[in-house]
Amino acid sequence: MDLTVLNLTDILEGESLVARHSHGEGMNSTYRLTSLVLGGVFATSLSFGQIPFQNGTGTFSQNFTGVWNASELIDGDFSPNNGWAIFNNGVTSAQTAVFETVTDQTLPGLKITMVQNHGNPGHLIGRFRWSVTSDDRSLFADGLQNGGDVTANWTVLTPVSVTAPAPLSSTILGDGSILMATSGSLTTATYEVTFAEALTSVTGFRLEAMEDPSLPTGGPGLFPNGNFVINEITAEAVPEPFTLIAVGAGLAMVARRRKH
Ligand SMILES: [Ca+2]
Ligand SMILES: [Ca+2]
Ligand SMILES: [Ca+2]
Repeated sequence: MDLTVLNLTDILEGESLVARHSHGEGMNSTYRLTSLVLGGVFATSLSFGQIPFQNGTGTFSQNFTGVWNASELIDGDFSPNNGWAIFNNGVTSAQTAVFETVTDQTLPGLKITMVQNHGNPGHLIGRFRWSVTSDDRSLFADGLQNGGDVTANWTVLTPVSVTAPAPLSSTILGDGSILMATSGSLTTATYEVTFAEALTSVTGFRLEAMEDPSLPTGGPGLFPNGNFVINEITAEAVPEPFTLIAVGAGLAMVARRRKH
């Protein structure tokens, strides 16, 4: 997104101001801007809606002590026993899950939230990487939970930040993957991963669960057998830093105009 396509409408709703951003092709997003005046400085936060997903697909999904399908990453169910896991007959290895966006997404920046709520402590992913594609949706994500079609023209996204609760720590590796480590025991954790690349026409996402020698059994999870449970993935557009500054300036102008 750049400033020229952001039209701020002069509508103040309580503490919020609604802006509409046209993507062309009849698609519009409504962003809600919440403004605060702090010591004369305009601080602005933008919240965008969650991106709807469909057709969760996996190279492998655990079917042991329950069903742990890749499709459960995006089914809207955050409960502890609803999620994707990859323990396969005693072995844990690199696996991939993909899913489609319901509509093409233009994203100035992106925040992905990875919720890991499983009750058996420490079922957390240890190394992973996110990618996006603009391929036609018919060309990937066939909905299979085992041996699913995860092949597409993927663009690896390198994060700008990763947040996870202590005592977890994260390292962003040169291939765009994120390696987690922990200095203590942890039951559950939500990771937030932020990307600052402007993306257009995004039709799909890929999550790679990757191995690493630092992880138990080489990973991909932090659980002693290398497994993990990711209960739900949510994603939303976030503004790039330049846009935040521009929006802040726009709000300041609106506020000035209202004084007259
Ligand atoms: Ca779920
Ligand atoms: Ca393993
Ligand atoms: Ca598909």
